[in-house]
Amino acid sequence: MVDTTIGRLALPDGRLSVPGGLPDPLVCADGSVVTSAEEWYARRRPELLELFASQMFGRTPDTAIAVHREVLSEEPAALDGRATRVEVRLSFGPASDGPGMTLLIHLPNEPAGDRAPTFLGLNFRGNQAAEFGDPTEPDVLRQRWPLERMIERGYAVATAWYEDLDPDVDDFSNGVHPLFYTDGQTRPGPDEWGAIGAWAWGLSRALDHLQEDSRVDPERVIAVGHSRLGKTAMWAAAQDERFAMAVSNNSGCGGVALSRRRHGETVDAITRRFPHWFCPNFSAYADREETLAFDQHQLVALIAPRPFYIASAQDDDWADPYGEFLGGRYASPVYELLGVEGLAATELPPVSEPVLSRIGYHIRPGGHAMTAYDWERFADAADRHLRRSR
Ligand code: GTR
Repeated sequence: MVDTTIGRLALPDGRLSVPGGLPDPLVCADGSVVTSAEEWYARRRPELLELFASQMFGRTPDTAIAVHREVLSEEPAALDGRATRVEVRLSFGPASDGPGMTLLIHLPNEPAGDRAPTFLGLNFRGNQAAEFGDPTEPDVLRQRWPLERMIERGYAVATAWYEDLDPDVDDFSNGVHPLFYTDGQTRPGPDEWGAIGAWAWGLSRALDHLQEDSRVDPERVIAVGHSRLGKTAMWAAAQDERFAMAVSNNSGCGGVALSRRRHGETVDAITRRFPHWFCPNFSAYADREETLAFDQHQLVALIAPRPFYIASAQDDDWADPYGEFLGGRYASPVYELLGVEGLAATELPPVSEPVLSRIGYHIRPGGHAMTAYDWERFADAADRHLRRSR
């Protein structure tokens, strides 16, 4: 591994604490330095994608699969007439009642005829909870999504329940994985996709659908997610360049936080508690983060040059807010190579002072959650970076 990053990128405040340094996003495995956008796309980007696929999230199958689509309902005057509410069932595989996902989509009714930029994200407790809240669950999960506000700000919002795609237990007999098994296979092999891979795949299938809906702007779909679903949004956008932007809300370890910092949740902790999120190969790096050929700033680099927004929370030490900031900061050289600005702050911004550069960042008071404040900042970042002239 080539360790040139610290010399080139050390923060002026000297707060950098990444034992052993970081692998440089612009240095290839053979030591050659990437100096042009062409080299980035032809060599280094594929190399990094391959590393994240084979060593962390597992490879996403590229087998084409039948998708059965059924519009379950359409309500043109939802949210006091301001939105059109649509439910669409996507079922995968040969059987029309196969595993799938139910997309709940709210589209702004004004301005009529416009194609709306769209936030697309998976939810934790079902579409009903995202829409109405879930009083039986603790705060983070009870939080309903601020649909009225996003509609008011001109965004469509599409969501689906993550457990529809994979039920989030260390059991691969259910969800979408079995659709891709070879004869006799019962779980993914060492470098095959885990749960995050399946959830990310689901986001891409949802995007396939949204791109065909004439009320959605196909070039302005934003992958968004909280926590494990923030890791998912990042992996989806890294692989699928049709996502115009991505948002990580408190994604922490395995998301935007640098693994080498070993602050809060570590590779050891996450692979013990949630081995099924990743491919089996990833657990080999528990307590050996320095042997990873990559770190999470390079997952951000795979999203470059598209806008990427990072939201941290002050009391969410488990997700390592400073490590999340550095994950964005150290992706900046790739953004700059591709001709755009990276993360414009060289030190952690003060609480509640968002930085809205192309890699954006904020840290707000409070704990692990995706709050109304966070959503407003996602829309601010999208307003700034995805606005198009009419
Ligand atoms: C935590 C886990 C984190 C994060 C979170 C969540 O328990 O340690 O990696 O993903 O769950 O998804 O809510």
